[in-house]
Amino acid sequence: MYTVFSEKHRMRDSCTELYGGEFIPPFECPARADLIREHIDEAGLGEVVHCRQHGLKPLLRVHPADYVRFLEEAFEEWVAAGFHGEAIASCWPARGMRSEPPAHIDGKLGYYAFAAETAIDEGTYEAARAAVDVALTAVDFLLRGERSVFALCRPPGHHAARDLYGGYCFFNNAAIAAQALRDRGAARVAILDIDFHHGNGTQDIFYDRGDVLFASIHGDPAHAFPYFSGFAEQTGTGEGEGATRNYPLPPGSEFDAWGEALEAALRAIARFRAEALVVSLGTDTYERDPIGFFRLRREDFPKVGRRIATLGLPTLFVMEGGYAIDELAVNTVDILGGFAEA
Ligand code: FKS
Ligand code: ZN
Repeated sequence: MYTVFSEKHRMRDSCTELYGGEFIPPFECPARADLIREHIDEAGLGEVVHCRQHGLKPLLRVHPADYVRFLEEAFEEWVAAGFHGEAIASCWPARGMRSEPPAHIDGKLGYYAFAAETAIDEGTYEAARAAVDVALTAVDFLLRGERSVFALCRPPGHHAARDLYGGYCFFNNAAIAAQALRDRGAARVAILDIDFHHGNGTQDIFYDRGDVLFASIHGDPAHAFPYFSGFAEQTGTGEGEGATRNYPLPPGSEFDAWGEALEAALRAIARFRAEALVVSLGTDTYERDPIGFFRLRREDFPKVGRRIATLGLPTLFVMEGGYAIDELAVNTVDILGGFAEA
């Protein structure tokens, strides 16, 4: 299996995450992608290729221009406003207030953010753009006839909606890839999100569409970020009715329950007659992940890859989360290896 990678991910290196009332070094850090990159060679998964630039056009199929410009200029505006730390939202257009972007950067951050843990720093925009190029280069490989490709995206993307960032995500790499697959000939595309967290951004982007199925297995929003999305009753709207499938699971869920949800999601994808599959791949489902509450074990991850392979679809794996830094690379590459050997 080919992996697409960009060193530019390292430009996403903020020094603060708001967590439990403290500023801590972010869980979502450059070492994550570098360790996975190294382990791909150790495990002999296949060749690693650099991404190619794809410009803004495929990105603008998902995110509006005002949002892209906001991300591009946010840190500069923040510094120009006289602030010394990283750019963090702290005031939102909450219930009953007017939802329009104001002129001041402090307010703009609140307008475009849905969560406060994610700080924007100097290199964030460039790294996020490179992650999109990684996903789009992987699409090129898939359309050239590869059975599967791994887009080693960083920063991740599945929490980013059209014009919302948060949960460590800025551009929705998986959604942009799925849209590119549609635009380049696939009649129906399925997105399977196996990150521990619900992919609220991806769900929202495709919620009213019948041509892209979104299926997600995640921590029950009653107990897990992003809290306000990912309920089993959310099944899509209009043309998209039935094309969103949520499988929320309670704290402590092990592979027996998780694997059953996976089988249900795979059945939904098979019934949908997808022509291509995008997997939002997170390994924060691991029992020792510091922020997830599922209990998947090391030996479960190859099984996950093997089960996904039973669909027999051209498959694009897009990296999302996973924070157990010592085992992240092994678990992630084990899913890919399980798929490749199936
Ligand atoms: C509430 C805790 C906020 C944020 C968790 C973000 C998870 C990100 C992820 C991604 F794949 F996007 F990286 N915790 N104050 O793992 O879903
Ligand atoms: Zn996650």
